[in-house]
Amino acid sequence: MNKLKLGRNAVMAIILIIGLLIGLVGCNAKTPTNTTNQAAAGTPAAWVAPGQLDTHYMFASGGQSGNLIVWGIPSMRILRQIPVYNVYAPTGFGFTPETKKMLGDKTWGDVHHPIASQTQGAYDGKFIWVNDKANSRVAQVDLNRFETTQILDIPNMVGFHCLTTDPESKYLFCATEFSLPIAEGQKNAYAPLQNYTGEYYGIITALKTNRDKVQPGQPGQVSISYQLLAPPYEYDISSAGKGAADGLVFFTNYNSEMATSDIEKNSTTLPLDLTLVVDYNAAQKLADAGTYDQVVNGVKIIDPRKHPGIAYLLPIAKNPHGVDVSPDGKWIVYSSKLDPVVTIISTEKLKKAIASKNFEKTTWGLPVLKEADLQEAQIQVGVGPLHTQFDDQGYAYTSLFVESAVTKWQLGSWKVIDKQPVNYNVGHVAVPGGDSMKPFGHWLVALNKASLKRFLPVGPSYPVSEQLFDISGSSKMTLVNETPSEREPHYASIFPANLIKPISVYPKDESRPNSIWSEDKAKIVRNGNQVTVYMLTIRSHFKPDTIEVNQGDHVTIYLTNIEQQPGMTHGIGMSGYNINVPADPGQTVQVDFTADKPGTFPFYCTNFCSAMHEEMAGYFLVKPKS
Ligand code: RUQ
Ligand code: CUA
Ligand code: CA
Repeated sequence: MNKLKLGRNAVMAIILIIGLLIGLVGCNAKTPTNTTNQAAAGTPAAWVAPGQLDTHYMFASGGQSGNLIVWGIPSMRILRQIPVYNVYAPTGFGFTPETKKMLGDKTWGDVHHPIASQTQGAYDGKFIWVNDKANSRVAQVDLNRFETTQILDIPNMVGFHCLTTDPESKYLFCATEFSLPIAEGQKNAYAPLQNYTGEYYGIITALKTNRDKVQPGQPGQVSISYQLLAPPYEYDISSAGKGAADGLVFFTNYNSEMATSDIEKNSTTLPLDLTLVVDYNAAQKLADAGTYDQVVNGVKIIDPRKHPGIAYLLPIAKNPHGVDVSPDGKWIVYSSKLDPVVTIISTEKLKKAIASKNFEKTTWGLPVLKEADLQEAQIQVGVGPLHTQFDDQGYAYTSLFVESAVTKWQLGSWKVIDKQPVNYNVGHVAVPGGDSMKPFGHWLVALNKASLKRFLPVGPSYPVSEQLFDISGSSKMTLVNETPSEREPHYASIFPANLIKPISVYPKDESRPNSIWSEDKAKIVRNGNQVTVYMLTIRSHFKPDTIEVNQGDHVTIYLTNIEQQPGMTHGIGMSGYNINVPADPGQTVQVDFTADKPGTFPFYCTNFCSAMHEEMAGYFLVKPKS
């Protein structure tokens, strides 16, 4: 959720009407009376005794921290931070040549949607892809190593919010939130805002994951397949179809009004926004056949107005945010921020309407479907619906931002089963496998944008919170645990623990380039002014542990940690040259710098590895030029 400020009048009116209609208690977003009514957090259902392991992993977006945060469920213990778009000293991310290159000149990212890789529609525990809304990037995280292995810049887009994958994770799809002009050689091309409707575009990007080409721990191979031009609306969330809806991908947008100023107000004038449905197989065929319309900044661009059968507009009430496809693909669930309903579209009806070309009209050169023809149901879930997840028992769970609650409802009967308050202002909800064809159910995490009086105060900004509900068994959802989190959480991928199988050490591999495995191989090689150090480390020393170079030399250190004991990490830290690179057991890491400052630079092991850890140090000397 990127716009917390809903038009206040609109929201207040809705709250009043709904409150009267269905007898809700007051649910003003800012009233601190909405406290969670369940038992105190950390109830027995969530108790994981010391020494016991959690049953699930949660990989949650760390928002502006740029990280993915890994939690154990149900204990809500933080297990690891995986840096994606940020320098992160504990893992040396942003200190090695590869990770520096990945980050480029950007110093932050805004992580929104972790997307778990799937095989046959089920989470397979191999990869997570995650978007950076701020800088239009997508990254691949390798779950075998718990590390980021690729960051890909996407041209012709500035700010994209959504990310989704198909049931085999062959593709990823995303869309610009902010429409803009595109031009060769430019990232932020210029066109006057008066020309918005003609010169600005929404851009849909299809990426190929090329996942079969990637060995664990090797760089990701995600590549851009093509981009589709789209009307200059503001695209919010996407969901790829599956099952009955396989081959389609759905995008919401909140600004079919095409407001360019005072967007808060002007984007809410239409009762329905025109969301986008794309037949991605048809589009891919065109791209593969070379039937695209232009190439801009290296990307094939298809104008769907010139190729009927690729894209359709589907009107949905009002400023829709989330779109979520049921596990069998029969139902497409749209959550309208400014209407207290979710709208259920039938895939069967949608396909019929497309096949029979039963369109209402054409807008921006694209056929507009008729919502009434496609609608199966509309459910009064409550105020400010944002996102929906599914479990393994035919239930759906919709988050209500304004009302600070989660509504449980049933697929097929469309009956509301339960509603529970959360604390506070929930964005996404996440259920294990809840966006796939095989949800695992049992748990639901509400990823809240705020908290009220749940944690010790930490200054004028409150911690955000994540709350765990037990959704197994009975019809009621029960709050069982909660934790503060990093600002601000969006989506999370939750897995049963046995699906995630990380390595415990890097296996000894003497054929690995630049690695050394015995002390007699340690050496310093000079070639002109390039000095290459082949260094190893084992409790409790570095070899070599004295290095002397001349001022101006370029230095490369290949450091191999020859330990094979899990957890036995050493690391090289050196002030003066901003060096901090840990090496996990069996890993070879690279340090690269120019020794431009003369002097004496002690280096030391950064990880407390043994009783002789402090003694694990050495000297790096740079002989002055003169
Ligand atoms: S969004 S909180 Cu960034 Cu997925 Cu709706
Ligand atoms: Cu190695 Cu401390
Ligand atoms: Ca709108």
